[in-house]
Amino acid sequence: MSAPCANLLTDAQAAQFGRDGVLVVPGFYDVAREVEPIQRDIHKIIGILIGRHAPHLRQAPFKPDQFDSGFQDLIAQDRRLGGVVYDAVKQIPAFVRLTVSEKHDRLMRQLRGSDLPGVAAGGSGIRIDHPHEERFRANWHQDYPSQFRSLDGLVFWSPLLPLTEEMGPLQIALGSHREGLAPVLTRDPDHPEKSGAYALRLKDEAGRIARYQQISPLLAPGDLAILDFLNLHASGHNRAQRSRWSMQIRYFNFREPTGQRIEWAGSFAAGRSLREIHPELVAD
Ligand SMILES: O=C(O)CCC(=O)C(=O)O
Repeated sequence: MSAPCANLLTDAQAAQFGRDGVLVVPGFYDVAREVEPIQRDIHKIIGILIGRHAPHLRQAPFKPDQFDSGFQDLIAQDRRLGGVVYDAVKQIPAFVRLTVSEKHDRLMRQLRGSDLPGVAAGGSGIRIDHPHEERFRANWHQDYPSQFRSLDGLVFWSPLLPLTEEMGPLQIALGSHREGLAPVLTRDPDHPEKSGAYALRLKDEAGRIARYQQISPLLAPGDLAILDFLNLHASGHNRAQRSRWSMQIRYFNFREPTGQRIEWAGSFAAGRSLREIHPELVAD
């Protein structure tokens, strides 16, 4: 077993993260110990809702690759229950435990040189990207404007099921963090139904994104993508028959000066607005 403060990444991986603003680490989490307990509880929560609202539906017994059994039929019957599951699953103890894994502190120490990481309040959750839905699909964005806390935060992104092309994996623009903060429109002109962080749209989105090579890694449970808070990324379009489940955990750095200036304020989820904290970024 390694010492508590040992680096988890090689120097080459850390350098790649600095260059690309993203790093994929295959098999970062222990699937049986850290991921499967989350899948197991999601399966139980879906089972409760099926029992209460749709007892005629069938849910297969738990298997890690079928933890969401019955979910697609459930939301086809009542889409509102998808929101109930979304709010519920982030409160699963195994997920909350993963959120504060000491391994994340070590990544912050190695990649940000910080002895004082923070767990962004309201910044952790489990996304469920449903097939053919736009309202909660993330446009191209940087996480800082929708999270704040500190400029140099990290997103720990990891799927709960094996991703396929059809599920619309996360799209990532390599090296885009190096251009700094990007101005945004606070309404999406193409999708007026979107609100809050989902409505943010990069100014000159097409021109900005075209400057970078894009990747959409097909990760599996246990794999981790670490994203810089300034990296540009977007949800793909889910054209599969199955929702895409993935975990996001966000850390910030109490030592970083912009974070100190804004007193580690949170963004949308904390009821603050971009206009209030960073008016210079609003390009409406
Ligand atoms: O998983 C997705 O589709 C989007 C996630 C995202 O934008 C984020 O983690 O900041």
